[in-house]
Amino acid sequence: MMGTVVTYERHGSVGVIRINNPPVNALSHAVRHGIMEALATASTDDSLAVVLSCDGRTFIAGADITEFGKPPQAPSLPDLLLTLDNHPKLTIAAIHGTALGGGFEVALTCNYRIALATGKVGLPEVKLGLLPGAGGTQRTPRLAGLPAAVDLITSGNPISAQRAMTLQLVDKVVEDSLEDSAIAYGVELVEQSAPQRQASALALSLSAEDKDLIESMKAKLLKKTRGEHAPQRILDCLIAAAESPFESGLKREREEFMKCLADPQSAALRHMFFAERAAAKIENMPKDTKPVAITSVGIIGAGTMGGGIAMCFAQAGIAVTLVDMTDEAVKLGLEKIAKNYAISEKKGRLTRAQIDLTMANITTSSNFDNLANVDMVIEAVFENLEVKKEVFAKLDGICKPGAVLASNTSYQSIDEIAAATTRPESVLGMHFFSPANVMKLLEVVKGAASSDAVIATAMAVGKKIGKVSVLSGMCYGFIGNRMLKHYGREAALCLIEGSTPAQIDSAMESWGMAMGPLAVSDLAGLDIGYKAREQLTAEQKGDPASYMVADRLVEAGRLGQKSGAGYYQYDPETRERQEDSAVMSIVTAARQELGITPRELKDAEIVNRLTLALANEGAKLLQEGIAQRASDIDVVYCYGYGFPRFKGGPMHTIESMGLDIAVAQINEFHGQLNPEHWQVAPLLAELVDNGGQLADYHRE
Ligand code: 3H9
Repeated sequence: MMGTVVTYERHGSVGVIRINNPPVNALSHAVRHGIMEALATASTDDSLAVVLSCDGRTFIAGADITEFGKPPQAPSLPDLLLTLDNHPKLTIAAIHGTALGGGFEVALTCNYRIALATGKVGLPEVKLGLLPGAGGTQRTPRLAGLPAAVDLITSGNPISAQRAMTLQLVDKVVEDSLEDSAIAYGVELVEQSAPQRQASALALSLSAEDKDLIESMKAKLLKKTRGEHAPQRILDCLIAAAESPFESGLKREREEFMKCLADPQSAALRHMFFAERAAAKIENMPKDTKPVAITSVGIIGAGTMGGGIAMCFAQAGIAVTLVDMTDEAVKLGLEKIAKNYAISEKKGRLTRAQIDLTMANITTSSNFDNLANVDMVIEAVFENLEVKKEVFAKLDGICKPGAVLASNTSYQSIDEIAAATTRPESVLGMHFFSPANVMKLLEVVKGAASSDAVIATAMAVGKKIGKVSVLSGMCYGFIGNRMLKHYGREAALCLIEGSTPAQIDSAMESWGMAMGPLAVSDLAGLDIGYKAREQLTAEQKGDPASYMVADRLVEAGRLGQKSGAGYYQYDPETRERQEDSAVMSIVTAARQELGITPRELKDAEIVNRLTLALANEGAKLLQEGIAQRASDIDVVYCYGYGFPRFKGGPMHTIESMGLDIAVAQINEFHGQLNPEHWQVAPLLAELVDNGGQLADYHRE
């Protein structure tokens, strides 16, 4: 019996198999089963050709990711595609939307492919720590050649229908009426007695150049993807495609796919796929909450941050008014933006025409009155509460009613800023990460009075400008920086207890962090933390061992990369970091002053201390309701702080190691290290006691 997700009907001599499994026609068990039945019907009726087409917004967007990790249900996709490949009738895939992963593998197994001009195809499995496991690594190079297949499958990035046609992955592109065109194409092919072309039957060989390309890609990807396994396995499958018959290549692909599926890296990347999508959902928000349409935005502060934010909006086609105190400041800001775009042009990322179009969206002003009609204002002046309050009081008198008033503060109280206005419900935080035009994270910070509509607007506009937005409640440092304090503290303590900057950074980088903590401090500037500490009492500053070295470095004029030296010495040309004995002299003096006898620290201790310090604080702010869900914290860390996606963020890291093991380790640190730093988060203790999971935790 055929289910409703797949139907089969005749259009003259052509049979049409239609899939209707919203939202993205994923290849769930019901779909695979339905296609198998429809293929059986089509094989025995008097149809001459079969079109495979999809309802809704897209062609099949891949295997159903929710089914991975569950017991497999027949028919498997490879079995289904074996049947499709050997079908007695001529088969045609009709592609619209995005034919991705297993969906594109279905299309590649059909004899011919027709696509709408707006369609895209791709094999994004690598982004889930997987590889195309239903013939994609074997059919793609046979059709498009090895270099194109390497590019498509290791990048995971989709390509346009037109590009796919150039690569012979698609045979025909049409502007509209896809299904009718596909049926007509079927009739035409039958009339021409076109062969039942099977990608699996095409010959492929490995030239010396291909071999060199694959070897160099292996080395390049090993470095770029920092220990991700899937890209290496993909390249092995592509070599197998070229060196062995189709069936053996397919067998190798299956083996490598199963290794990927069982790999914790894939579990982490699949977690991140759903985490990103969950982050967009605001709990308890009334369904009828409507975001306000944002067509114009004012940005206050034309420095690095304000300029980066302006670029994000301008690129999304939103009119930007960039405001600063003086004409000189806005002129400099605009020049910096133009310089950034010139670099993008040089690297081939943007064309001059695209840049001109984007720059035309930015106007500048040194007069706040020009913000009277904008839909949203984002304040990006320096981190000083009094200054920010002044700015907001001024905006309150100028901006139209209903305008969203956002602060890009990293730490300050949104509630105090909102109290400087007569409309606190319109005020919230929109915390971008530097460089704002590059970093994907946006923390949307809800103040006590921020309205649902204002929150929904910030989340929606974040999506529009290409950010992954995460809602944070109000606390000092919000989600990301509040946790970072604990991570930074442990890095500093590891150093003073006996490690070196190079050991700490390379331990964290080998584990997967994009950059080690001390190298990050050098990049951000050590003077920032120094100035922040100057405002604090001794008690607020905490354990002197956690900041003494940083203070001494700043006092010695070592502010980080900008002064050519910090925890490291930097090559003025390449900016490459080098270890510096002067730093170790400062560390040694600090150890002596604090009476610390240095000891040897293992890399594993460094990694454990830094990651557990993050996750323990994460659990605290989850229980306080600052983060809506554990996976939101993971999104913050992977998109804002260079945490490796293939580890799935700090909360997924401890969930996958076992919360009981994580808690036992924290307790061990409590016994060995400063006990004040290692109080197990009550939520973690509770979950271990009840056998609960962070992933299922919802605050009552
Ligand atoms: C694969 O195919 C392996 C094979 O090679 C081998 C097998 C043997 N499964 O992203 P959106 C959900 S691996 C299950 O917001 P958009 C998604 O969670 C797969 N669910 O929409 C969301 O749910 P909710 C290779 C899926 O328009 C809803 O659909 N394929 C899947 O911004 C809407 O999604 C991929 O990696 C799925 N495959 O973007 C493609 N896909 O509403 C993954 C989506 O509850 N998908 N959902 O939050 C995408 O890249 C985007 O979803 C797409 C649409 C571009 C298609």
